[in-house]
Amino acid sequence: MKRARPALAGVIAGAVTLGVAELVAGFMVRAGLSSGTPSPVVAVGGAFVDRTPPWLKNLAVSSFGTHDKAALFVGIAVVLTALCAVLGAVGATRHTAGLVGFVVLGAVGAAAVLSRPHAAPLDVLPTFAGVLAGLWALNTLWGLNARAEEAGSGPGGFERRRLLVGGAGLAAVAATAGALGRAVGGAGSSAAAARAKVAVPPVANPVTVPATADLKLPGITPYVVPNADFYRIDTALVVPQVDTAGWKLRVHGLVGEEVTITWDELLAKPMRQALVTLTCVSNEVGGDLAGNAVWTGWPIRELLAMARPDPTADMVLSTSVDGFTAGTPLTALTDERNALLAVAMNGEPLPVEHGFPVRMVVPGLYGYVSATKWVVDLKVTRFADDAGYWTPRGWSAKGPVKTESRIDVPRSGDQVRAGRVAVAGVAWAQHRGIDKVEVRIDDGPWQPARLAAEPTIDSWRQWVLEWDAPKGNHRITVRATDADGQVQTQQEAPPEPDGATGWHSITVTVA
Ligand SMILES: Nc1nc2c(c(=O)[nH]1)N[C@H]1C(S)=C(S)[C@@H](COP(=O)(O)O)O[C@H]1N2
Ligand SMILES: [Mo]
Repeated sequence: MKRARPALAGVIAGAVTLGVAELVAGFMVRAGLSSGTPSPVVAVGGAFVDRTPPWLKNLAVSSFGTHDKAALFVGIAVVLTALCAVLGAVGATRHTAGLVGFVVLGAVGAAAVLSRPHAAPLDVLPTFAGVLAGLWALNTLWGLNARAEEAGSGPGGFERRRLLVGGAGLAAVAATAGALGRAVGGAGSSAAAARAKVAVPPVANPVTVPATADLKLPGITPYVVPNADFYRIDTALVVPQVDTAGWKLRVHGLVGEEVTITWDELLAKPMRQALVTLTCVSNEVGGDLAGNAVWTGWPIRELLAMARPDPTADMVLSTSVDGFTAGTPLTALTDERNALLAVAMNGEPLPVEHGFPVRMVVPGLYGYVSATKWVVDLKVTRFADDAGYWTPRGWSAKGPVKTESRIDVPRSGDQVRAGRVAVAGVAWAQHRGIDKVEVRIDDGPWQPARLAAEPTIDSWRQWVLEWDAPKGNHRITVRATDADGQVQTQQEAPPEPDGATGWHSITVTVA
């Protein structure tokens, strides 16, 4: 028990450090004094994400799915709590060792802050203030504890009460400072305010989705996925807050002329609309990391034409405000396909978590090599000279979408009634198109599914098979054929390095 109270003192001092740091960081963000990551916790988390070895990242995603970010923060909290407890306990008898340990932790936080994109020296101010407050809290609690121990009085003893009040008080201060800092910093509100003022620009070619593209079957994914239901994947622990007022996109590298456009200049360009299905390379066979939306934007080829890419260039490295990068084949951005600098999604300004104010959307390529959100920089370069974020982390430099199909309804494990059962889902082969979807019951013959209309080859296609379901347990398998005649391969492959393959198969009980 002798060590328990100093250990707790260490944990409280750690909380005071982070609470004060969040408070100062919040005010800096609100006052526009930081373009980097002034919060040490967020910076450590971000630095950790960028350095996570692929096996650990895959483990995290397979265990926590899209909650991997929350899991990371919980992990950081557990590790920090343990470290602070140890420092608090050690420091009770060896003060200097405890205090130095605390300063070292602070230095790690400051180093993380300085390593983040757009960091400025001033960004370490919150960490510095937090560590000072934490050291003071630690010293105070150690002092109170020593006196309580000397006094050795009963449970109602005056010194013990002082220790209790001191500890609880500081814990409350930490929590309040942290909460206040998050609130002041807006944790999401600064871009929301800018977004509320954006009027979606008119387009020359408004997309109308034909009713025949959506089978409207219960349980099937809607042809156009509402923004609120659209999958979200990115490395950002905290959603980047970008204001339209300061937004700029710079085109440079192997170009005849560097070009920079502002938000107002972009909005004045002739905008187009396009239906495009985005898919994530991490999607497992049968997974839901894919979505279709109507995007409004300016074709990237027109911006690139202004910059005049060098004939030796074959890649465009796009960078987001938070340092994510994607390497896209230059041809995919200059050919006739609808590669857009998108400003709107399903008729609304881009949702903040989907890249507000501007993102890239490129038909036919996985998101990790093309769909940069919060985009601020395009470098015209070569695959031989540059690589996107995921390439050194074990994923292919090029990521064309593979032909896939998925059963949405019934769900695997469902009980269904014997008789007519609609087996339905989606199939995709962006920028090639889907020509055929076939369904197999158990080891029976492949039966052609009925296809919904395909307004564009850049989006997925719904399909349905009316199945006369006999009683018993059955396995249902689906496969698609793209417009190049390629049949979706049965060969099973994991998502890494360039997209999962295999056939989606479910089992149902017919009663
Ligand atoms: N800035 C940024 N853009 C990004 C990413 C990212 O981590 N950071 N991830 C990419 C990946 S892997 C995918 S699949 C798509 C997902 O876009 P969504 O979240 O709008 O569905 O965004 C892409 N754009
Ligand atoms: Mo992705």
